[in-house]
Amino acid sequence: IAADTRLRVEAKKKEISLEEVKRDTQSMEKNTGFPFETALRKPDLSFICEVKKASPSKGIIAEEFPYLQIAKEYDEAGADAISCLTEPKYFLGKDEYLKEIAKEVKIPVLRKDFVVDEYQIYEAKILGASAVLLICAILEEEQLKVYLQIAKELGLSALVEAHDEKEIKQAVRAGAKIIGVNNRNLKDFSVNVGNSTNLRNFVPPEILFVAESGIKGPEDIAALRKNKVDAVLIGETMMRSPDKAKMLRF
Ligand code: IGP
Repeated sequence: IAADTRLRVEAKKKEISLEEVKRDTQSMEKNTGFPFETALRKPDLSFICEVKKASPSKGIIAEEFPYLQIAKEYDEAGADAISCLTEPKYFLGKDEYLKEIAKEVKIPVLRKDFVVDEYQIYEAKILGASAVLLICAILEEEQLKVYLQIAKELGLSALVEAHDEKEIKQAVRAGAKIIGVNNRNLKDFSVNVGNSTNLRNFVPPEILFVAESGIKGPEDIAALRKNKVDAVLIGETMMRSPDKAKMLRF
């Protein structure tokens, strides 16, 4: 996915250069309040709900995909933030989904793309995102640091994704303020919700801790709450739930 993302970004650069996207962000409001991070900094568990048509592990999740309506339902149901997939090949995402959603909802939106180039961070800002995803497994530590700095300068938060203790340490050293532990093993797609609870204590308390993937319902949420997770990121289960508000009451 990272390799395909690189190709996609190179093609985009030919249409609109890096210099142009940088210039476009300069005239934009900075949003120094970091709304995504602020939304997750509350005493009780926060919910990040994902708008996603498909995934490599599950295939098509939503044949019909009224993304704006779904995002509005999340917002009205009391979600704290929205995660929106823009990766086109494996997740059937689109930049337009994010752009329209960010315009329509009051809550902050995370751009769920595989960031491999600074270009995508500027682009996220232009599309109206409040946060980007930085995945430790596909970035060198130095690159991670640079990308965190670029995001910060743009007033964007970064959700730094880790899978194990080693990656958590990298994320902490790089200065991450929000760390997400993915319960899905990216090599074989197996899911273990215990992964995030097992790794909870490797993340210092001042850094926000997000449990990502494979969260199915009340039992998972209760266990994560008990382990002092700050936020949950729920995709497929939210997408398939006819009553979004009910999920958010757990
Ligand atoms: C959501 P789930 O199992 O609730 O649908 O997972 C989210 O965590 C998942 O989409 C995800 C993801 C990613 C997607 C986690 N990390 C990185 C794309 C890229």
